[in-house]
Amino acid sequence: MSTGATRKSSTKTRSPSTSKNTNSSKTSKTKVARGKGDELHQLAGGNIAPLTTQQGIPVSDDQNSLKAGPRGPVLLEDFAFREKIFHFDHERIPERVVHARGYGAHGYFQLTKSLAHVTRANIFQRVGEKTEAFVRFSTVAGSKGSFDLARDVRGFAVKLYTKEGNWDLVGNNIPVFFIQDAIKFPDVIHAVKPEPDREFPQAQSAHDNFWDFISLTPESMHMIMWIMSDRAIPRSFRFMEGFGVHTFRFVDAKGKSTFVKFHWKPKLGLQSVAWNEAVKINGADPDFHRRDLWDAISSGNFPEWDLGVQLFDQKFADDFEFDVLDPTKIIPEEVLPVQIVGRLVLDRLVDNFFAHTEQVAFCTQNVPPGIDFSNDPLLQGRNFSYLDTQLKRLGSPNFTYLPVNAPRCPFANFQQDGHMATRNPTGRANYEPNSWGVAGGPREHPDNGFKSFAASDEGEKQRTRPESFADHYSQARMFYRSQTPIEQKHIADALVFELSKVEHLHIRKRMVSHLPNIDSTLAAQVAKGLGIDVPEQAEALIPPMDVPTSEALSIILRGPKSFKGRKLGIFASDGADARLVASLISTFEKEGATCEIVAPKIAGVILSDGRQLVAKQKIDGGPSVLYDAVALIFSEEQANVLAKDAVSKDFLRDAFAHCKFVAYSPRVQSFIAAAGLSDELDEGCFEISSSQTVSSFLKACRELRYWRREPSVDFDAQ
Ligand code: HDE
Repeated sequence: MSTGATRKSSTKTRSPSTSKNTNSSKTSKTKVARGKGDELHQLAGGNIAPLTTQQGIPVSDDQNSLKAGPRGPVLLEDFAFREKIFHFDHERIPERVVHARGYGAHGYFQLTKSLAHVTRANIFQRVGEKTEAFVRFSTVAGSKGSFDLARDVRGFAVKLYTKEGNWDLVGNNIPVFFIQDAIKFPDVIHAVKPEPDREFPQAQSAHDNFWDFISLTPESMHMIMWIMSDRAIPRSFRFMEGFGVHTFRFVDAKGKSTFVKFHWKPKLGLQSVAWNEAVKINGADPDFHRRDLWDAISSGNFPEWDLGVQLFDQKFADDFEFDVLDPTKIIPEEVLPVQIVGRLVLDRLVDNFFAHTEQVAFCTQNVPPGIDFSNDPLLQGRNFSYLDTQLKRLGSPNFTYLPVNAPRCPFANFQQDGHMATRNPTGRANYEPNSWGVAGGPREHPDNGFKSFAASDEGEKQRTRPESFADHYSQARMFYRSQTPIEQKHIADALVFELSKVEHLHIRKRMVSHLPNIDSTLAAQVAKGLGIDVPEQAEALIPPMDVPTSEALSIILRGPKSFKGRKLGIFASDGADARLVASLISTFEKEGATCEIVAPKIAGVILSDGRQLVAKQKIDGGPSVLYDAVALIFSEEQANVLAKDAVSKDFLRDAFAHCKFVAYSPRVQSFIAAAGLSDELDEGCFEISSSQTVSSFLKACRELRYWRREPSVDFDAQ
C-alpha cells in the first residue's frame, strides 16, 4: 500500500458532490465520500432498489474508488470498482460486417388468405391467426454510427416466430442484388466500404473503389439502376417495399413444390426524398429513419405492410425469359401478379436496443417445414454466411437462447454446454438413440419434421455461371424505361453525382460505357453531366432485349393517394393568425398526418389571439428537409423581421428547391422576396387564408411533391 498521500488537510479532498457538501465542516468529508447516491435515494423516499455488484453485493459508495487515504493510490482490492470498469471495457460486441446500422421493432404477422393449397407451413394455414414478429431495417455499407439517409439498399429482415420454429425472411427494399454468386460478396462489400488505406468515405458508394468494381461487373447493372433511383433514399422505413429477392419454394403436405417470391407492400404507399434533401437531412437529423419509426409506433400509428406472394410452377420458370434462380432478375408484377396473403404490423418498440436490435441474429437458413430453398447460388451462399457471422458477433453457439432469438414454440435436442449456456437439459440422456423411454429426451418426427423438397439435381462439378444468367442489361433497361421522366432524371443525376466523386477518369468512362446498353438517352445525359463524350459501348455477352415496361417499378406511378403518415412543418411567428394555424392543424391531422411547429424560439410563439403555441423545433434545428410539406404562417411585421434571417430563408428556399408544396399566409411578400422567390412561385405554392384554401393545399399535398418544378430548379444532368 502506498503511503505517499500523507497530507491530512480535508480541504484538499476533491469530490463531484454539491457545493453544500464541499463546505469543510468536520463531517463534510464523510458526507462527500458517500456522495450523491444516498441523497437521491432519500429524495425518492427510499424506494429505489439498492445498487449492487453483478454478484449482488450491495454497494455503499459509487462515487469514489477505494484509496489509501483521501489522496492516496487506488487499491487493487476495490472489487466493486474493478468489476464496474471490467464490464464497461467489454460492452461492445463486433458490429455486423454489413447492415451494421439498423433499427428494429416488434409486431405481428396476420394471415388474411390461406396458402394451405401450396404449403404446409404452419403460419400459412389459418386465416386470422397472428404470429409474433421482429423486424430490423438497416443500411448496408455504413458502420453502426453512420447516418440514416445514405444512398444505399435498406435491409428488411423479418423474424417470424412460427409454431414450427423461426422463419427468417432476410430481405431488402430492392428486389435484385449486385452479384449472381455469393463468392463475390466479400468483393462487392469491400469495394463499397471505406477504402482500406484511408478509411473513408463512410456510408457512401460515391468513390473510386465501388465504381471500379461495378464497372467491371456488368451483372450489377440492373441493381445499379435501382440504387441510383430514389428507392435508395426512402422517406422512412414506413414508406418502402421489402422483397425476399430469391426464388424460394413452398412445399405442401404431399411434398409438391411451388416456387414463390415474397413481397412486403407498405400500407402508406411508397415515398422517397430528393438527393439534395438526403444530404441535408444527414446533417440535420442523422437518426431521421429511426426517429420516424420510434415516433410512429409510440404515437400509436403502427406501420403496416401487406405480404404478397408470386407463385409459379416449373413450367412458368422454364418459359420465363430470364432464369428464376438469377438474383439480378425480377418477375414483373404485370407478368405474374402479386397475391396479398397477410399483413405485418409493428406495434411495439424495443425497450432495450442492444438486447433486441443488436443481438437479433437473422439466419436465412431458418425456414420451417413447408418453406424451402431454390438453387439460387446467392441464397445457397447466404445459408452458410449468416450462421457463421452470428458466432463471431455474439460469441457463442448459444445465441439462440437470447430472448429475441429464441423460438416461441417448444424446442428440444441434444446440443449442450458451450459459452453462456443458460438453458440446460436435466436428466441422464444426452445422446440418441437411447433406451430411456420418455426420460430419454426428444425424438425425431418422420411425419411432421422438416423435409427438404426432393429435387433431383445432378451434374459435373464445375465452377461456372449458367448461360441463362448472361443477360445483364435487358432488365436494367426495363427498370429505367418503367420510370416517369422525373424519376429517370433522378437516376441520371445520381450517376452524375456519384461518378463526379470518382477521381479516375478511366473508371468514370468505363462505367458510362455500360449505359448505352441500357438506354442511349441515359448514356448521353450522364456523359453530358460529366462533361465527356459517350464512350464506346461496353460489349454485352447477350445483346439487350426490349421487354415490356412495368408500372409497379415506379414510385411515382404507385404513389399514395393521401398525405397520411406524413409530416407538415408549420413555421410560425409571433402574431401568426391563430385561426389559420388551427385550421391547418385540424385539416392535416384529420388526414392522418402529423403537424410540427417550427419557430424562431423553442418556447414557441404568441398567436394573434394571445395564446402561446409551443414549438417542437427552433428554426435552426428544424430545417424544411425534415418535412414533407411546409406552411409559413407569419404576421406581416414578423415577416419583415424574418426576411433578414438566413436560416429562415433557407427553410423556404430548400422546400421550394426540393419541390415541396408550400403554403404561406397573406402579407408575407417581403419574406418571399428576400428569399428570392417572388417571381418563382408556381402552382405548388398556395396563399392560404381560409379553411377552403387550406383544403386545396392539402389536396395538392396528396401528390407529395410538385415535381413539375424540378426542371426549373435543378440542372444536374441536363
Ligand atoms: Fe446479407 N448478410 N448477405 N443479404 N443481409 C448479412 O449477416 C450475405 C444479401 C441482408 O438486420 C450478414 O447477421 C452474403 C442479399 C440483411 O441483422 C452476413 C450475401 C440480401 C441483413 C450477410 C448476402 C441480404 C444481412 C451480416 C451474398 C437481400 C441484415 C450480419 C450471397 C435478400 C440482417 C448478419 C439484420 C446481413 C451475408 C446478400 C439481406 C455477413 C454472403 C441478397 C437484411 O451474414
